[in-house]
Amino acid sequence: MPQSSTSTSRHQYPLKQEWPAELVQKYREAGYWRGETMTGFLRHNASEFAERIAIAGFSGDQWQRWTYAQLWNKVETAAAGFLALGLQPGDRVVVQIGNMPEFYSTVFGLFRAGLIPVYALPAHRHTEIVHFARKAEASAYVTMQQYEQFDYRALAREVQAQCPALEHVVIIGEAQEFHAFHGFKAQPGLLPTQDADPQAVAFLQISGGSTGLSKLIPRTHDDYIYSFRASNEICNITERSVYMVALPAAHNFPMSSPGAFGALYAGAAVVLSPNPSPEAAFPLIAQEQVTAVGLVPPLALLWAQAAQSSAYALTSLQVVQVGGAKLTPEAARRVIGGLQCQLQQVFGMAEGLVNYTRLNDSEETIIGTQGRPISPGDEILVVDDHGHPLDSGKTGYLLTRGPYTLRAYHNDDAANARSFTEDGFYRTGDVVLRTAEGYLIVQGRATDHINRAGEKISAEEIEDHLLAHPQVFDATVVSVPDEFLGERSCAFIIAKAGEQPRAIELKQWFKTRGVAAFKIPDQIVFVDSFGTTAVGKTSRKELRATLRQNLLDAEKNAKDSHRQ
Ligand code: OOB
Repeated sequence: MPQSSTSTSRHQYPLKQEWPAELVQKYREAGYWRGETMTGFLRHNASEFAERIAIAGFSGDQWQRWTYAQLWNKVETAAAGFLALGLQPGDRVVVQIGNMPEFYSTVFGLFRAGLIPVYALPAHRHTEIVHFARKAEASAYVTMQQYEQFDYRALAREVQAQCPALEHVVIIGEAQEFHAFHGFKAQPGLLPTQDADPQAVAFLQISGGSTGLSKLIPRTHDDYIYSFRASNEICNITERSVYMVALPAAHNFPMSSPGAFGALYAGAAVVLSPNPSPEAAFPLIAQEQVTAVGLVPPLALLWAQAAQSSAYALTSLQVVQVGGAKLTPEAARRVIGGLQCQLQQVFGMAEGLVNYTRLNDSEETIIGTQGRPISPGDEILVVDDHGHPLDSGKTGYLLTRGPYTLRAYHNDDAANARSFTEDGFYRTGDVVLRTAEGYLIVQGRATDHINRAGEKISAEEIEDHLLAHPQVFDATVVSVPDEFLGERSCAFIIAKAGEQPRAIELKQWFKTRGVAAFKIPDQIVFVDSFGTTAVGKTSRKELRATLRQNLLDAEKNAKDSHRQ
C-alpha cells in the first residue's frame, strides 16, 4: 500500500500509514489512539516533572544528569537549530548517535521541528548510511565526533561524497567543517506553533532486513505512543522507575518496549550505559539505582555470570527483560538464578507487534514462552504453507495486524507486495506455536536471515558483498547455531578458477565495503562446489538449508571421532 500525501512541502508530507477507516475508528474508540504526539507528551512532562531527572549518561567523558525541564529546553534549542539550517517540516534526517543524552535532545528536537528522524545504529558504515539517506530522501545527517573509538566525521565525508542530496551534516562534539550541534541557539520564533498530526509518521525505524538491505518502517505518533504507553502498564514502569538503556538507543527494544520513550512518558529516569558490558553497566546500575533493563539473550547470560563475582550491588534491579532472539528455557533459568530478579521475555519487532510475558505469570510461562501481545487489538494468525489458519498448539507462520503494526514499508513496493496479505496482515517471517492461552513460543523462522545475538543480518546482503570480491566465483551465507551468539554466520565460498582468496582478506573486504562489523561472516568455508546433494536445488533457500546441514553433520562427526 502506498503512502499518501496531503501537502505540498518538498517531500511528501506528512507521511501517513494507511489503516482502513473502520480500523482507525476502532482503534480510537478502544482508546488505543488518543491523539497524543511525541512533542506533546514531553512538553507536558517538562512542566509536570520539571525538576525530576529525565536522562543521565555520558556526554563525551562527562557524566550528565538532565531534569525534564532541562531536557525540554535542549529539545527546543535543537529544534530551532535544525530549522535555522533551512530544513523544512517533513524533511528526513538520518540520526546516528550512540548511547548519550544527546540522542534524545536530537530526536525530540527533530519531532519538535516537524522533521522526521531515520534511525541508524552506531555500528553502521557508509554502505548502510547511504542506503538509508537515499531511501528516505534525507537532507541532513546528525552524528558524533567520535564514539567507541570510531571517527564519524570521516564517515560523514564519505557519505556526503556519495549522497550530495544530504545537504547538512550536524556533529555532536568537535564539528570541523560541519555544523556543531552544541552551537545551536535557542530561537523560539522559528518553532512551529502547532504539534504534528498524531496520525502522521513521526520517524522511520529500520528493519532487520531478511532480503537485502534494511527497509524503512514508518511509525506514527498515535501508534508508537500507544505501544509504549501500554508497555509501561505491562512492565510496571512508573515515575519511580529508573530504566537503563544498555542496547543501542536507536533499537526499537530499548526505545519503546517500554524503553526510554516509555520511561520518559511515565516521568521516570533514563540511564544510558555507553555499552552493554557488565563493566560499563554494573557501576551505573548501583550508582543510579536502576530498576529495569532490556537485554538480548547472550548479554543476559553474560550479566548473570558476571553478577556472581561483581563488586557492585545490583539489588535495585527489579526486572530484566530479555528479547531480540530466542531465550531457551535453560538459559532463562540461568538468568533468573544469576541476576536474582524477575525475568520478562520480550518477543518484538521494529515493524510493530510486541509480546511480553506478564510480571505475574507463572514461572513455567515466563521460562517457556515468549509472551503474548500487548493489545487486545493485536490480531494474530498462525498459518500453514497455504496461508490457512491453524488452531492453537500447531506450529506455523506468524501473521499480525493491529493498532501499532505497520501497514507498509516506506517507498518499497516490492517489499510491500511480499510482506503483507491482501487484508493488511504483516508476514513476520517467524515460525511460532500459539498456546491455548494465547502465548507464543518462537520455533524458528521462514526467512533467511541470521539472528546474531539479536542483530539481524540478511544472508542475501552478505552474499552480494562476497560476490563483488574479484576472487569469488560464488557465495552462500547461512546461519549456524552458536553457543554464545545464539546464531553465527557462515559463508561458503567457491573461488574463481586459479584464485585462492584467504579468509582474512575476505573479512577485510567488508571493511573496505563500508558495512557494519557485525555483518562480517564469523566463519568462512572454502568449497570446490556446493556439493552433489545441492545440485538441482531450485532456490537459494534450499541450498542454504543443505549447506547448513552439511556443516552441522561435519561438526558432529568431528566431535564424535574426537570422543572415540
Ligand atoms: C526486535 O526487533 P527487530 O526488528 O530487531 O527483530 C525482530 C525479529 C523478530 O521477527 C524475531 O525473528 C526476532 O527478531 N525476535 C525474537 C525474539 N524477539 C525478537 N525471536 C525469538 N525470541 C524473541 N524473544 O528484536 C525487538 C523489538 C522490540 C522488542 C524486542 C525485540
